[in-house]
Amino acid sequence: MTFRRALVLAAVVLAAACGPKEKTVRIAVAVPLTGDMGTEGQGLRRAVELAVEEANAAKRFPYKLEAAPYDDRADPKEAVNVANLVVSDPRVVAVVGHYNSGCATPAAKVYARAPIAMVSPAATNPEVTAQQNSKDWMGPRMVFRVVPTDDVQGSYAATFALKKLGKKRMTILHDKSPYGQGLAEEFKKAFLAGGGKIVSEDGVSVGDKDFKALLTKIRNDPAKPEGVYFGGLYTEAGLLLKQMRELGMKPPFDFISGDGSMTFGLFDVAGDSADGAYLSIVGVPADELPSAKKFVEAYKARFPNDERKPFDHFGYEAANIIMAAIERAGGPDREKVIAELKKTKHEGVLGTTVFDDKGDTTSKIVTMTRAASKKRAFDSVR
Ligand code: ABU
Repeated sequence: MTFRRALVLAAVVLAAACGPKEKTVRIAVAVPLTGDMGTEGQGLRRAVELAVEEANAAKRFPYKLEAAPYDDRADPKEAVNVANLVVSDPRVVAVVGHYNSGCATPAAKVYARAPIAMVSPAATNPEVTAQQNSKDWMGPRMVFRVVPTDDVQGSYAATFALKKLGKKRMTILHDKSPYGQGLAEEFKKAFLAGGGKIVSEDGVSVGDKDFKALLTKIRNDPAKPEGVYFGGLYTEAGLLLKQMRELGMKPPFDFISGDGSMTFGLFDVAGDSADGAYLSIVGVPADELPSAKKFVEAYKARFPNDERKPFDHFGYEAANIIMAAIERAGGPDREKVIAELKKTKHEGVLGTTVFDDKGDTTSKIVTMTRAASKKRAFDSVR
């Protein structure tokens, strides 16, 4: 290469480095990416990435869209830190998140001050959205979610226990989190209203490993509970199941839990002790939704080595709902996107999504499933 050609090449490289960069717009994915719940957050991150990649491939926007992952570690304090990072990046137009209700509720307050929209694909505690209708809310109404709430899920599980399983006496356990305790209380309310009796109620701590003393107390309870309802996440649910089986507590002494326990990690913790457990999931599993067929295939093709998680289709939908709002807003303007999200009538993998005046989906579907460890599957129970 001559000296002159080398100079020209250097100038071109310098110009490219200093010239205007391609404009990028970001959708934040604020979920747990590490720790026990990291499995679920990584699934959601993949789902949002898929939605964004599809939009970029179709040249849906005159700029590049990015899914920007943030790890809240399923920790409410870290979720607030993450929310502050999100709002300080002017490229971020909206947030898909958070997974845990205990994270979504405080993080939403930070997003409200910005303001920037948050669409949760998984947090089911009613307070996540209800808080924004209080008179001291610090911004516009900007929290949305694509999943039904725990008042619906808890009451569905109670009716299932009473009517389908014929239970009259149940014990309640929960992990003392806003999600776990809230869900257990909704179960209790509906079970009592339906004529059932709650014979005992205890809280456990996330991270506890040994529940044998508590389970032995339940097994020997003279009030003779016919099963346990657990409000909490899959790690504690798996340990409870394993130790219940070791103590001889097997069906027809049933274990019933909710969508925080209904994921494949349950099999990793409990093995075949998970068999027969009843787990509800909000909405309908993606494999059973004709409207999610394309998503299921695209996810498999894009991430052939990764297990699709139970909330991934909700994450994909949340991202697509945000993108549709950006389009209607005429650009990535945070406040205009919030205004457009309120008007959502989205036809997608979940069917039709419309938000009510709390920001919640008007869909109130819950599915009961039963764990089958050999297939590593949750079979729907009709
Ligand atoms: N709804 C499942 C995720 C757990 C939560 O809402 O906190």
